Amino acid sequence: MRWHIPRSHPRYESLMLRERLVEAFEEGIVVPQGLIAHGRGEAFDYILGERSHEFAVEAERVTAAHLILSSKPIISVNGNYAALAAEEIVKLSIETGAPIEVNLFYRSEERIAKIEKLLVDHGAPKVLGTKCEKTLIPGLESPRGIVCKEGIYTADFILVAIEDGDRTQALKRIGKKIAAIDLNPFSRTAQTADITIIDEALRATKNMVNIAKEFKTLEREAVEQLTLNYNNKTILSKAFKTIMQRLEEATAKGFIIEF
Ligand code: PTJ
Repeated sequence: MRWHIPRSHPRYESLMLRERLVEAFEEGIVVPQGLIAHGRGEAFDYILGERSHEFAVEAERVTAAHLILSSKPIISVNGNYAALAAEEIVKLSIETGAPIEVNLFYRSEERIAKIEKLLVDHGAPKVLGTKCEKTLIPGLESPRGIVCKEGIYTADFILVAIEDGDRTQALKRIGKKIAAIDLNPFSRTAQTADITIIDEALRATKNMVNIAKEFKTLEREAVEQLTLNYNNKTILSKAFKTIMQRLEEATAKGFIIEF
């Protein structure tokens, strides 16, 4: 770590995440565009109060249930997600049995290999990336459309994180069920996913690891039951309402942080 961040700093956690991303950028795991994307996420997290709201935890519970129950689930990992949460992604993969696929927008074999190594070094049992047989998601022109036949292409449930654009729509067109971790409820990905986790990716993944552990103590039917009445529009509405309430509170009082 190049910079000393004092523990007493009120934004210590946030600054440490930035350090992690900058290091990963220097290692060639994160692209410069990923640092910009993180800033957008931070802004939404700030507005939402930097915590996992009840609407996020509900989406996380349903996602963990699908990762466990689906016949072919997969966790899609890009540079930012790997840099922020490699350890937790691997734990989630182990706890749910869902393998990992490295899938990049700014795609290069070198980056895929680096991210694959990072995840394997953290103990990932199965990572698809450099060596898999490739195919294309129909109707998707970006390099994110290059996927592993054995992975995303034939998966029935896919967890994606920290991305926006056209991939979720393209995956849905070919019949996939998608959960997306995205702090921005306005984004195309957040709006089109079947399950939108409006939470910070590291927090969300930690939560899902604990939830998956809890589900191991339950009967399969009880976990299935959890998925039945899920309504993503309600989750998105609650997130927008929370943003509005926080803005209304700040507007009325002229402050939002109690010092
Ligand atoms: O590693 P690559 O090549 O696949 O590239 C990845 C990036 C992140 C550069 C690429 O996917 C991208 O440009 O993403 P966008 O279009 O900027 O979208 C990122 C979304 O994730 C935005 O809606 C952000 O608000 C949100 N976001 C950013 N950081 C976090 C986040 N959501 C949850 N947790 C975060 N830490």
